[in-house]
Amino acid sequence: MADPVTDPAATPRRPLELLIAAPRGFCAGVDRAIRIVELAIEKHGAPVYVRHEIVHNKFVVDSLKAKGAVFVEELTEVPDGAPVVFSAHGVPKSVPAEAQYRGLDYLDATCPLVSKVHRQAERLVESGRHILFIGHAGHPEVIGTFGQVPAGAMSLVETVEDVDALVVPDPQNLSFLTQTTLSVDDTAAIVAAIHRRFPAVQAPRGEDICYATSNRQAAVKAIADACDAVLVIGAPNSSNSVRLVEVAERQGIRAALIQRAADLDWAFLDGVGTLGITAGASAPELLVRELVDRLATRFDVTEREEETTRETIAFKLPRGLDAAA
Ligand code: 10G
Ligand code: SF4
Repeated sequence: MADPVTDPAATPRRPLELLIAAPRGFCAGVDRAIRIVELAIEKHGAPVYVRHEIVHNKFVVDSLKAKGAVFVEELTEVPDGAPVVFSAHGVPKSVPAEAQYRGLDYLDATCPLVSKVHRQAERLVESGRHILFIGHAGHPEVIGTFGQVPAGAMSLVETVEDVDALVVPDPQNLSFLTQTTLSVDDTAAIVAAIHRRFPAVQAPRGEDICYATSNRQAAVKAIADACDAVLVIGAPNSSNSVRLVEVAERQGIRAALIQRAADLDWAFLDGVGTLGITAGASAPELLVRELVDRLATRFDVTEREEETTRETIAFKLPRGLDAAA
């Protein structure tokens, strides 16, 4: 008979049920942005410069580096004549303007849903409205959207308290827009506070929080109650991934953000019979599989996926690259 002391395979392992949220992981904007970098490398050859992490995921960035991408934060770091891609989060207008001025061959991987908010911001300011922008200070998407309009045309709102403190040019002539990757619940509370304080405010025609952000939050909400703990795969600078941790925590469930399976502290699983797993919009499915495989080295795992909605959306590539796809 196998000896459980000398033969680990003979040791009975504790069962662990994995409840995997769907949708999770890559959204259409991330898929498109990564493809743009890959196709740019195919078209121009390496190196292709990328301004800012194409999406907020180290694994994705490292994989593209291995194919010939060079990541920089500013255009000043891009040599003359080199091709450059702008990240999915969007850029201020000054960035393509500078690229054009320098004669750089640039590709814009801004998600079409972010570009839509950019155009709305421009239109609102052209029609004379002041914009309240709900978002997180310092995030590249916020910097990019503020950079679509003249300085002073938009005020940043991060919290309900910020709404109370706002000083606006004309309360009768206000609109609001939002970052695409916010907490659905927090944003609803901020929007309600805006309506209370400025009853004449004009709301956007459609929701600015994108389908991927809201679907991933709804999916983690749907599994949280059945879980003893939730792990979210994503980067600490990934706004949408951090929001998924918050969603689980607000349901009273212990939750943690990890970038890779190797980051998992086994103590996190003490007393956990059902573990929820999800991944932010910039985290590849491969990293979910890596986590499941690592868990299977210690536990007798069973997997169940709970799908709250099916996503079918895909975005076209920019002109010039679509032929190469
Ligand atoms: O969630 P954020 O905005 O931090 O970005 P990400 O790269 O982690 O995920 C994809 C989302 C975007 C490109 C912003 S629209
Ligand atoms: Fe586009 Fe939404 Fe993905 Fe951002 S999170 S890239 S807005 S689909």
